[in-house]
Formats: sequence, C-alpha cells, structure tokens
Amino acid sequence: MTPNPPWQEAVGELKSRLARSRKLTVVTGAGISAASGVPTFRGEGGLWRQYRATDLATPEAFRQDPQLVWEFYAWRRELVSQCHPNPAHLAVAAWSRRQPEFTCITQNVDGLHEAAGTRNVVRFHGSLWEMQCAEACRDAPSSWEDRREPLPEMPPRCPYCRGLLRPGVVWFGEAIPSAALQAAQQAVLCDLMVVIGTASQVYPAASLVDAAATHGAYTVEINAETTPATSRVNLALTGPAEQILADL
Ligand code: BV8
Repeated sequence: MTPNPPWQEAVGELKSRLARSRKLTVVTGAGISAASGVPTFRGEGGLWRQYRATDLATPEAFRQDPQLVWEFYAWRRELVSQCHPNPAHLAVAAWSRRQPEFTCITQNVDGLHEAAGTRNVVRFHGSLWEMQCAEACRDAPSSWEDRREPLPEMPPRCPYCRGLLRPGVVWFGEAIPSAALQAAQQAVLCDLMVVIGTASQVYPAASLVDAAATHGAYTVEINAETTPATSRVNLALTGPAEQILADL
C-alpha cells in the first residue's frame, strides 16, 4: 500500500470548499505550466543561455539590446508553440465552466489557460502572443495578437511605422495594465481563492491572496514547494499541481 501523498487529507477539504463556493478566483504562476514543458522563472529550466529571465524581462534590457531580448522572447514563443495544456490547466478550465462565478488571474504569458478552454482569464502580465509598437506610434493599436511562428524578421518591426515591435508582456518595473488590475480588484472579492504554481515573490500579483483574505475569502495554495504565501493561507497542498488537481 503506497502511503497517501501528503496532500491527500487536504484534497477532501478543498473539494468541499469548491462545492460550496459561489465565487472562485484562481491565481496561477509558472508552476502550473511546468508539466507542459514551459520553463519556470526560478527553477533550473528558468535559465536561457547564461541569462536569468528576470534580467531580460525589463525595459532597460530591451533598450540596451533589443535583438538579445527579442531572441529570448522568440525562443520562448517557439518553445511554447510546441507546448500543450496539462491536467492542471484542464482542471482549472473545468472549474471555470462549473463554478457559478469564476476568474483565473494568471501571471503566465504562455496562453495555455486559454488553450485549455478556461473562461474569464485575466492576463495579469500580458501574453507572448501579443505585440505592441515599442514607439507606441499613433497608427498602431495599443496591442494586437501575432502568432506568426517563426517571426518574419528579427527584431520584428511595426507594420505602421517600421519602428521596433515589443512583446505584449509586462516587464519588471512596468505597471500592470489597468484593465487587468481592475478585473483583479473585483476578482479578489471572492469566497474562495486558490493560488497555484507561483513562488509568490512577484508583486503586485503576490499580494492578491492577502487582498482576498482581507475580504473574507478562504485561501488555498497548491505548489511544489513552500513559499512566502504558505504560512498566510488557510490550506496549503504541497506537491505537483498536475497530480493534485487530477486527484480533485
Ligand atoms: C510593478 C512577464 C510598479 C514577462 C513578469 C512591491 C510592490 C509593487 C512592485 C514591487 C514590489 N516589490 C518589488 C516590486 C517590483 C517588481 C517585483 O515584484 N519584483 C520582484 C522580483 C521582487 N514588480 C514589478 O515590477 C511589477 N510592476 O510593480 O510596477 C509600477 C506602478 C506604476 C507605474 C510604474 C510601475 C511587474 C511585475 C511583472 C513582471 N513580468 N512576466 C515575461 O514573462 O517575460 S513576472 C514573471 O516572473 C512571471 O510572469 C511571474 O509572475 C514571475 C515568476 O513568478 P512565478 O510565476 O511564481 O514563477 P517562479 O518560477 O518564480 O515560481 C514557480 C513556482 O512553481 C515555484 O514555487 C515552484 O516550486 C512551483 N512549481 C514548479 N513546478 C510545479 C510547481 N508547483 C506546482 N506544480 C508543479 N509541477
């Protein structure tokens, strides 16, 4: 008889909370996409050449070397275009169809929640599949979807002004898009928040669980390791999200 994984007893509690919830908000990070083959930011897979993702995901890095930053994002677009939703994404998508009120606030830019059919996804940090004119030229829309793989030229250029394009993601030091922030401010007014696969070190995303708790939500963390949020939630399930959510 294999011993029950440590999360077994907690799964029962989460199941009953899900059954009773009237408004569920899920917050996800890179860990939910790990089983799909998408490298996380801080794990060993988070290295690209000799750089850390967090060194390249900044406006300064882009200003200094747009070619290098675009090679990083082109590498991630190509890699993610081969990745598919895993059982954790599929479980969240099922919740989005079944729960009376549901929001998925994701820090991920891979688009796998949408690919899994999840309803009401808030892209808190943008998307690899969105483009913006880096000059914010007046003829270009604020952002648009561009799934061309590979990109026709490197670095890609704005079709409206021939200036540089930039990936439609939120870099460190950049503000969260106001629409996403407003959606999140509504979504934290929930009765149950489940935080999945995030090191809870990036702000303001990492403060969403505290905002939910302040408004009376029951808070749950599902993560492969303990994080600064583990001691702040009502229920922590430590293990691989794709296994834990498959058990649910
Ligand atoms: C901003 C898009 C201000 C790009 C990303 C306090 C308040 C406000 C801001 C700050 C603050 N303190 C510091 C800041 C600045 C900064 C910040 O938080 N820095 C950190 C490093 C301390 N925040 C910002 O800059 C934000 N903007 O504050 O603006 C402002 C306001 C007005 C006007 C101007 C400016 C913007 C942050 C957004 C950055 N962009 N992504 C891209 O992707 O290329 S962040 C990026 O890194 C991801 O989106 C993600 O959010 C983050 C990585 O975090 P995780 O998702 O948690 O991933 P990680 O690898 O770290 O962890 C994975 C976890 O999964 C691990 O715990 C692992 O154990 C677990 N795991 C692994 N496998 C599994 C698993 N779990 C379950 N199952 C598995 N199988």
